[in-house]
Amino acid sequence: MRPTTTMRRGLIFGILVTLGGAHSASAAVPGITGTTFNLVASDDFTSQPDGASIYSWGYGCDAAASSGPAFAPFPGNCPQMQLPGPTLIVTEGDTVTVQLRNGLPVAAGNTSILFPGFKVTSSGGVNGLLTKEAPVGGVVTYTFKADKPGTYAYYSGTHADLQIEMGLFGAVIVRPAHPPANCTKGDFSLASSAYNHPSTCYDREYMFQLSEMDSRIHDRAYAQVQACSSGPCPPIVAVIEPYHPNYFLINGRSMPDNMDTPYSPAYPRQPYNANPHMHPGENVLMRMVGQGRWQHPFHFHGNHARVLARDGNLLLSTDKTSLAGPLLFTTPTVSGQTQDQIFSWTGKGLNWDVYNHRAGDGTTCTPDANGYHNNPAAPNYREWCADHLKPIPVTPPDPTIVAIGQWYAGTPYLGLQTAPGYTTSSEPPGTLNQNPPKESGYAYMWHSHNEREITTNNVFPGGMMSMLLIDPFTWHIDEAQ
Ligand SMILES: [Cu+2]
Repeated sequence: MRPTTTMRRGLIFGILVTLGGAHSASAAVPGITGTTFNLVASDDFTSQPDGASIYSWGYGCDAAASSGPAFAPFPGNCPQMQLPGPTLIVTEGDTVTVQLRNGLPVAAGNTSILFPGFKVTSSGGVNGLLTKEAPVGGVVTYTFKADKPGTYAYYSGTHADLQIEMGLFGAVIVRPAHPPANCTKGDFSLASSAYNHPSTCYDREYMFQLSEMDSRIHDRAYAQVQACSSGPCPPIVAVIEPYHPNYFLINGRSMPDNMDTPYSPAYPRQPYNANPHMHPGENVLMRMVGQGRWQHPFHFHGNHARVLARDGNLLLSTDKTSLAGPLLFTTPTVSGQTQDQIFSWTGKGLNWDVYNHRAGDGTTCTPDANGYHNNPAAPNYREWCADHLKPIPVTPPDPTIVAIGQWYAGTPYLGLQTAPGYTTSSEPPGTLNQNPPKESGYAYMWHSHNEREITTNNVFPGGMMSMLLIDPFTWHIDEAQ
């Protein structure tokens, strides 16, 4: 993206939203765990940052079912209807049973779930075009073996042009059964590795389910639902084309709502947020899912990302020892396709000491074979050693490294360091002692590269946009807040 004046204003707005709060929260990948899931499809209204309430359909946890699944990694409630549906978190080898009750209004007719990538057997309900379907008030059960780790989509297999548009989609995460011994699990990670391969270790993970909606379709469906409250009802006539989506969502929310807390009471039907955080040098697993009908080019500022897998298929070299996926500047998310990627960032290339080390402070940087600090116990582990102790002023780096997309919290440093000797820094007045209690890192805009999609009902900024926050090691990234 080229930051025009309008965009810059928008970006600054984004930063204020992100850093202005006492502690902007992140979500990791919340979902529900277990092997038996009792879901229900039902209707309610979802909210948009322009104040719009949009009639939607979604999957949720069935309150009528005897036992509710537990949440991971967050304790909390699982709404009866949510957008996207609950993320089903299972482990490789599990036999997974999903019971679906059709709690949609009578006019909606049958509904179902497809689990592409798995061999599914279904029982109950009635025969549909692609799978067994649950009539309104009825139940259908799907069973499959989670035989491969990875990220998968699930969505309605009935009247899909309308039902997926209305919000009937979600994701499945299959954790590897045999994570490699060289991987260490992060405090909010679902597993220590994405796959059963030593090159797929990760420190943090985030889900990005990209979808869009045309609110006129939702309005027309609502009018027909209201016109027929008891059966038999004529099927909803959905005029899908021409398709002019006006809302562009990450995990069911538009920016800036997607940078708000997970499970915020402000969005009772949109519990998931999209607000990645990381420490320098960490490996961030991005679980990308194309849930809409459009392809959304998702661009992440700060660095490229390595594709690990598509649709749960790990991309390896022929000898299976190393990753073979491309390094992407922008991820083209294809409808129904998932991609697991690894993103990382260090201060390399900035040409100043991002940690604000000062001569005589006793800090060290011993380069490994790649030039990064080799001591995992040090707070500046993976520092780019060539810039260690480099005084300000410095020669500014290549403008393409910083001008496009990097934003500061009023300081060129990654927040105040707490080690002795760090407090006499040359940070601008007012930025000292910001960490703790305030977060003070770098922010990079992550967004759709189709600029039409970073709007909310035609107003910039909004839509498919969020911010990656790179926090100093002294800032504990508490994904539960
Ligand atoms: Cu951009």
